[in-house]
Amino acid sequence: MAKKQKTIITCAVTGAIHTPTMSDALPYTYDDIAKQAIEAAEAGASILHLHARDNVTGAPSVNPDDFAAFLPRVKQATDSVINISTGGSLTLSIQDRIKPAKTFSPEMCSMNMGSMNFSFHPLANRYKDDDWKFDWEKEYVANSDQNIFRNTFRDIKEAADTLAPHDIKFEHECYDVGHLYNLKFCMEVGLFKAPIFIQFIFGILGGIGPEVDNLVFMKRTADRLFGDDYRWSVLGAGGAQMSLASTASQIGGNVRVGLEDSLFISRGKLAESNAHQVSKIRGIVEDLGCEVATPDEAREILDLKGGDCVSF
Ligand code: KMH
Ligand code: ZN
Repeated sequence: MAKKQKTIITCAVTGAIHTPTMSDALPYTYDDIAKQAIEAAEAGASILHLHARDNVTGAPSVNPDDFAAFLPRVKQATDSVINISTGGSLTLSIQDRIKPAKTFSPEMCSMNMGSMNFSFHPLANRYKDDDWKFDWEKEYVANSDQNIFRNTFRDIKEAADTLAPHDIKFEHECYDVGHLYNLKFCMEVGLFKAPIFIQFIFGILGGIGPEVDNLVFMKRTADRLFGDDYRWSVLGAGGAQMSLASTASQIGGNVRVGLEDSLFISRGKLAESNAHQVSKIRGIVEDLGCEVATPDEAREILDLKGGDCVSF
């Protein structure tokens, strides 16, 4: 029997869904993003999926200057694989969203595999008008019911072609089964080379729900479409985060946690930090008999270019 590969933990540190009002633990200043990313790596995350935010207001940002303020610090303090988001802020153009990855040429970046509704507007109802810490937050959250997260085939091709010279491995974000077929098509026309890395995403309003049946369905479909040419990981949004990650780790998958995807550590209890979630999933994965991959092991499993081939 083939030896089971070690489990790669990705930590998505801040993202663009949650806002500062929702949890004091959500990092948004340069210092806090750097600090929490470093602590997450120390706790066992071998990949850090990073977005930037405005240092003062915490609004999601795709300005390369906002990334430049923390990327070198994270690189110097850890050996982790840096993965820069190209999802950025959900309503921006693909040209703006790929600027940070183009500028910094990281080992990995995200690549969203289809257009979709992408909403978190129900979160706005949890807060009273006086609760919001910053002016932009309420409208940003409440208006997400009109978001179309645009990732057309032309957008995907533009991102792939622009980033190809940088030899970046993509975290293919697949929010529903159709996105796997989009990815298959893109491979057939030569946009991406094996082994690809798929992030199965469950529980985003607009995507597939967080049931185990859906995880099995996504995995079976990917097995059929990609055979041995893919590695995979699971991201359960919100309350599904830990349970789906644990299940994935038991059937050969890698896992993604972090405050981008859920603010909680257990039902109704906010996580203290990104490292808090990483430590928890690491404990579960190890207790259940799997080993966690180091950054260099993750590089080998995913066939990455190496931490010294980045531009920051
Ligand atoms: N926030 C996640 C559900 C990206 O950065 O490109 C998806 C994500 C997208 O991480
Ligand atoms: Zn992201």
